[in-house]
Amino acid sequence: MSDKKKNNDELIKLVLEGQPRAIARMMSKAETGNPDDRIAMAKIFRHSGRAHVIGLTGVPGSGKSTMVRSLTLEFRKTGRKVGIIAVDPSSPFSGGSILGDRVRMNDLTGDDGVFIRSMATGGALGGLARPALDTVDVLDAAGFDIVLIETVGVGQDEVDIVSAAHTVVVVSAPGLGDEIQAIKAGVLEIADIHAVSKCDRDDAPRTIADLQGMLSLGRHTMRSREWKPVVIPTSSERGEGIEDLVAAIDAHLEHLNKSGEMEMRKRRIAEMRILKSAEDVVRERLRKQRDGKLAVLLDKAMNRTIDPHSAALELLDGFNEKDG
Ligand SMILES: Nc1nc2c(ncn2[C@@H]2O[C@H](COP(=O)(O)OP(=O)(O)O)[C@@H](O)[C@H]2O)c(=O)[nH]1
Ligand SMILES: [Mg+2]
Repeated sequence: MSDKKKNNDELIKLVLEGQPRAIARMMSKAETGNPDDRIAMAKIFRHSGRAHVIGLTGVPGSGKSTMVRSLTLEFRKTGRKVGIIAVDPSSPFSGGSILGDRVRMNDLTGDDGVFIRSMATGGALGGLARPALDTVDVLDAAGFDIVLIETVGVGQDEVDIVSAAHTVVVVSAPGLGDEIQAIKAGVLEIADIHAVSKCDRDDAPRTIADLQGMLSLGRHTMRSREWKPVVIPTSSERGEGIEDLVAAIDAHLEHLNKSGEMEMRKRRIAEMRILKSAEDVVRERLRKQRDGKLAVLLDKAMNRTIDPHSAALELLDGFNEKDG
């Protein structure tokens, strides 16, 4: 057995035991996605599939990170282990406000049953979807009962990530403009639960009423025929509504399992992940071909002896060869 393989096997064993340092190392491997590490990730994947993956999305400043923190504390009351992945460069979990957030997150990071990872940039290639969902597998395999993914609902990549959750919570806040934020962020159709944050503010009833009004128009039927999205008012500041939110999340999980919809969602998620990975492979192979073949084709395109589409076909020629 090679040293590398032996090290990876040892690492996998520690991840499955839930050892935090091993989890962090495995996540770094998942993020970079080197060929050697893919073998380890394939083993991790085989041990995943038990966690309830919950996506939280909403515009910046809507209160997602604050809600993730309150939710985590609430889930911990029932003994469930919670893994958190914050895909948000502007998140208090990462980036500029990391210091302020460290202070806020202190009570979470001291807890063995909580693991927080923030992610601001993707791997060398492609978007964040593949690395983010691979890190979900790591937490899942490590025995976390709940995996919370926080993303800003902007851009296809982030919508892809959050649609890969079993339960999608869209967070809306009062005071961020008149329009319904879920529509603006393009996540209305994927919401299973609408959480309204900051309900300690006196303009919150308007936000709640707007959402309820819109849902009553029946614009919610895209994702599930049997589940009606609910609107849950919360205030992390006052610690109100968080129990209701957990109850709604649990009810949604029960619905998924009872109706057979969980199987369908998992199948769709698997499909999305296979296609995303295929895109990564294509991009990587193209990059390798680029230097030789592309330069020649570029010259031809520049003097108009080949058109872009024909050049693309020529670039893809011999694409499946092992060294390609
Ligand atoms: N009044 C009030 N403000 C809140 C509440 N939750 C979050 N905020 C504030 O909203 C701002 C954005 O919160 P944050 O969790 O960072 O939002 P994110 O960008 O969606 O992750 C911060 O200044 C929070 O203190 C709440 O329940 N009530
Ligand atoms: Mg945030």
